[in-house]
Amino acid sequence: MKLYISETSPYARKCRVLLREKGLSPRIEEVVAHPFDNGAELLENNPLGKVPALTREGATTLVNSPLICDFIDTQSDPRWIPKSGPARWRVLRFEALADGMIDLTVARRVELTKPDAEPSKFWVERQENGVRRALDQLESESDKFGGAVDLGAVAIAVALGYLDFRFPESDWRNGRPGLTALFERWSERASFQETAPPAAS
Ligand SMILES: N[C@@H](CCC(=O)N[C@@H](CS)C(=O)NCC(=O)O)C(=O)O
Repeated sequence: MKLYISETSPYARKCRVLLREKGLSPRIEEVVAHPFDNGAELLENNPLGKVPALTREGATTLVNSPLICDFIDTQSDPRWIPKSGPARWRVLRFEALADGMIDLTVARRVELTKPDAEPSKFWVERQENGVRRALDQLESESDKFGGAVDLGAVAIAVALGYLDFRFPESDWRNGRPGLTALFERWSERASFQETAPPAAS
């Protein structure tokens, strides 16, 4: 199996952390494919031209990081996405909130760096407000994922790492001790350290 990634993609990082945590790295080769190069191999596997994408022997390629993580999770125990019950929806909800923060952060960066026009104040403010509200919501629930080792906690840690990477001036730690503690805990894990985005990207 091959996982197409870029080293700066937070969506790919979520999958890469999960792979390492579940001991599946030897079975899945990571292939660096910069989506904006429009490389033939990536486009053949993902018509959307995005990373991550996961090829499987004798089966279709999977795209979209929640789907890829779901598949990876089925490949070994213990499960990082509970199979049923309230715990399942808690973990998937935290993943969805974290992915939503990543979506807004990626969109804000695109807006602020587009070469052909001034950034839209309306969109940048909307993106910043969405991230701020999501951070506050997660902080208020940090007792539910604080010590957890599951996909929801991974996704939140990855989203926070992406804020640090793209907007180092972001003050997300201020007044949010629960999220700060979560991030510090994940920063100590090899899976998180090995997948950190390269310094100058
Ligand atoms: N919802 C997708 C988002 C994937 C995505 O947008 N990846 C970015 C890299 S961070 C990408 O490939 N962008 C290229 C493009 O938008 O054309 C997921 O969770 O995998």
